[in-house]
Amino acid sequence: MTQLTILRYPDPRLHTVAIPVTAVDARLRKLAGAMFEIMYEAAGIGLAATQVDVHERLIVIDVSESRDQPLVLINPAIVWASAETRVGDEGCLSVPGIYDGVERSIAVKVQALDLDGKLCVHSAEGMLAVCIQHEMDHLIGKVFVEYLSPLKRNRIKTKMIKQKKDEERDSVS
Ligand code: GNR
Ligand code: NI
Repeated sequence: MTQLTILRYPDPRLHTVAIPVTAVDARLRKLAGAMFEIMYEAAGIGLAATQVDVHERLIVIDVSESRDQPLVLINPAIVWASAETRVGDEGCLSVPGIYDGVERSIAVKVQALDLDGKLCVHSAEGMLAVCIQHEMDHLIGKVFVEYLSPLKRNRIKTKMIKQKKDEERDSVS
């Protein structure tokens, strides 16, 4: 595995639809480990494989304050979502520095395989429920800014492109 880096919006690869994982094996455990490393390093609460340019249905999450409650979701499927929703501010490691409101179900039940290949059902609410929905969107090629108005989204796109140019200029001079 080459060094993982986080794709940044508006990278078109972020819109790739991931395929199901076919084997929970050593390769997958290694990938999950590398994803946790990059997620913790970036101080994020979740990371989808899509964000590291691997287009398989794999998510890593840790919403704990203590950063010691890793959760791996392989081939996740929402089996229930509350009708009740809430608008909460979201951020994304692929859209650094941008935070805006997104409407999500306040609670979900998600079915997924763990790193032992065992099928588990997780009942989630609060930040974990939000994070699961945010990460599962990544797996279908959706970034949270796509819920915002076209005007906001275009401003964010322009800002990200400018930021990238500035960084490239800084790195050569
Ligand atoms: O680190 C993250 N924080 C966050 C805050 C509110 C709602 C969703 C998130 S997920 C994000 C990490 C990320 O980009 N995962 O895809
Ligand atoms: Ni994200």
